[in-house]
Amino acid sequence: RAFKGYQTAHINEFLKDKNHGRIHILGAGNLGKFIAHSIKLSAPEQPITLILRSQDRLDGFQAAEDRIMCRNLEGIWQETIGYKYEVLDPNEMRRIRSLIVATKAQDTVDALRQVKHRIHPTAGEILLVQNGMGGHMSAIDLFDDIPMARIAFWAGVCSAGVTADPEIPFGIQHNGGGQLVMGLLRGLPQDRPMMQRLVESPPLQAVVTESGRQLHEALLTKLAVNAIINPLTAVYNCHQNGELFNQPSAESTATALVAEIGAVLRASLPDKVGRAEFENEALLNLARRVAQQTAGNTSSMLQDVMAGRKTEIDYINGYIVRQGKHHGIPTPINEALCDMVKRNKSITDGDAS
Ligand code: KPL
Repeated sequence: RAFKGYQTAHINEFLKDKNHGRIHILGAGNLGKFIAHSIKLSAPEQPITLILRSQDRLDGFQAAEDRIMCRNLEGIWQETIGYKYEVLDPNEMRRIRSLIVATKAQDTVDALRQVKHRIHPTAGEILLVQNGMGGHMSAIDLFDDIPMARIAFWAGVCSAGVTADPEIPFGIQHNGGGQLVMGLLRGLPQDRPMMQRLVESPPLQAVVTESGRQLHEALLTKLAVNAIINPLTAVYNCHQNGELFNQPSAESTATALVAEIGAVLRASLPDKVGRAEFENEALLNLARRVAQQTAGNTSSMLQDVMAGRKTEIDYINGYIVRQGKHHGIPTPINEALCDMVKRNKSITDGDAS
């Protein structure tokens, strides 16, 4: 009765348990590749399957001879091999026990819907590492109808600067340190082979925090960085993050923007401890630092805008606007940026005021 609604084929797959121990990574952007590569560096024997969005992506991966190349912090190229891969397919049945979701925030629910039937209902562990806020709960809610499910949901916040290398297919560069902070969102934490594996993969500097508050602060800090760099690079059409703060009008917009972001974030922290990192100046300095660490990078939002794709703005500045309303804090600049990014409108240096 517990499995009412599941087809027999699903149950058979669960019983065969063929994918036990395998880590699946949904979404092979820079972060997905960096996580996969970091695991393989320290544990080449760890089975990993990359679930790619389209046949095109898969062709690209095959053209790269199924390897991921990463230039590490010392400037040395390292390669990892031995991946399996598949295209995201709702008809695929092979089970998944450990899943890392590294898709864009706006794609997460749709991508998860296509693998939902494959997740082990009582031993599944899912780590959500997408940008922004607000998407985690939608992802978890998707599983609400599975009877007796005991899936553990984790959030991960990665502050490493990782950029694509334009010259090398499936090549990435690790530009700056930064931890992967992971915390449990829902479920029971006792059996967590994937979390253990991540913690043992040094380039990630992964830590599991038992503190909901530390996780929340890590999520908010990352949110602030994305809420400053991403929309500003998009509306100023700034193709290199490192150039953003060299444009005088972008710098002054950033100062006004961070005043709204800081006020909203400070209001959403439960108490006063730790608020120094959330002062406007501290947040702006952090954004400047990250822009430098990823100086050669085109922000993901500008890339999406240029490609005519939907952006993550609703999960980033849109979240600031919603939280602002909740706390009674006006956020006109965030609202304007949401609107401009959605309408693909840019600011030229004359009309920044
Ligand atoms: O996370 C990023 C993004 O582009 O989404 C930053 C940190 C801005 C690096 O480009």
